[in-house]
Amino acid sequence: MERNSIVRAKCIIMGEAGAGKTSLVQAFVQAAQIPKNYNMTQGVDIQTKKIKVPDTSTTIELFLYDCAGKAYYRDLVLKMIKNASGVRNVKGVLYGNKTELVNRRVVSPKAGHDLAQTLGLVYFEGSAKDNKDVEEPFYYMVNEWFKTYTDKTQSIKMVT
Ligand SMILES: Nc1nc2c(ncn2[C@@H]2O[C@H](COP(=O)(O)OP(=O)(O)OP(=O)(O)O)[C@@H](O)[C@H]2O)c(=O)[nH]1
Ligand SMILES: [Mg+2]
Repeated sequence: MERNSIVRAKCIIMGEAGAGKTSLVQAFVQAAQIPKNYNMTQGVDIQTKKIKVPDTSTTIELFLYDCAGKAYYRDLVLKMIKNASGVRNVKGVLYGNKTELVNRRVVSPKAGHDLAQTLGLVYFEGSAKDNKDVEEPFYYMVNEWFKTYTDKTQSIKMVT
C-alpha cells in the first residue's frame, strides 16, 4: 500500500424522521452536544471525518450521508443511495438511539438484535444525547469497509 494514503469511504445513514440520525452523526463527527431543538434534515447532508487506520499509513476519509427521514424525501434518498452504492456486498448496522430514555424504551436489546439479524445487520445501541456508544457503529463499519478494500486492492495487484 502507498505511503500515507488517504482513501474515501461512504456511509449512508437512514431511518425514521426524528430518530436522531443527524444528532448521531454530529456526536460522532464533532463530539459535541446535540441541539435540543429538532431541525429536520432536508434531502441529504454530507459530513466528513478522517480516521487513521491503526498500524498502517492509511487514513480513511469517511463521507457520512445523513439522509432525511421524512417520507417526502424518500425518492430522492433512494436515488442518492443507488448512486452511492455502486459496490456489491454493502455492509450495514442497525442502531437503536435514545437509550438514556430508559423508562420510555419500547424495543428491548434482544428485539433489536433479532431484527438486525433478520436484516443481515449488526446491532448497536446508544445515546447521541449522552454521547454514549456513538462511535462503535461507525468504527465497525470502517473496519469492515477497510477489510474489503484491502482484499480488493490486493487482488488487483495480483492481476497486474
Ligand atoms: N432523548 C434523546 N433525544 C435525542 C437523541 N438523539 C436525538 N435526539 C433528539 O431527537 C430529535 C430529532 O433528532 P435529529 O437528529 O434531528 O433526528 P433525524 O433522525 O436526523 O431526523 P430527520 O432529519 O427528520 O430524519 C431532536 O430534538 C434531538 O435533540 C438521544 O439520544 N436522546
Ligand atoms: Mg436529520
